[in-house]
Amino acid sequence: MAFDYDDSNIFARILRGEIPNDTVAENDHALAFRDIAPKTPSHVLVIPKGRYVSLDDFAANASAEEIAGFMRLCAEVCAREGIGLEAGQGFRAISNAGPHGVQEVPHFHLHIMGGRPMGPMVS
Ligand code: IU
Repeated sequence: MAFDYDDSNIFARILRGEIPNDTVAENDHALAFRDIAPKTPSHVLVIPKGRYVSLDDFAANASAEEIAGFMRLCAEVCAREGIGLEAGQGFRAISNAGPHGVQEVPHFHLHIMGGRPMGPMVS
């Protein structure tokens, strides 16, 4: 399966430092920053530093180190934002992919959303 990556996408430009971002946390393999249009009190996007289009691209083709770095950064975001289970809160993690998932930015990202109770999952 081919995953054609577009180096001109906005998150690639953020990773190259061409566009500023509101960084929450970072490690060797991933960057976490605040969504520019937050849907919840805490709305953070976690992106790998590698060139991956979607979750299925990342899961199939990233190295174990990249995947571990990405997931550890997700945990760090939850801890820093105070939205994890250890804080007695909870969150929703969503990754939109492709046309059916209504993905706007073609660089894999996980939305970590919390800070208030969510409604039921819909459409
Ligand atoms: P997607 O539908 O999962 O691809 O959502 C992309 C998200 O990226 C969306 O929530 C935007 O508000 C967000 N975003 C951003 O944080 N900074 C930007 O410069 C742009 C989009 I463009």
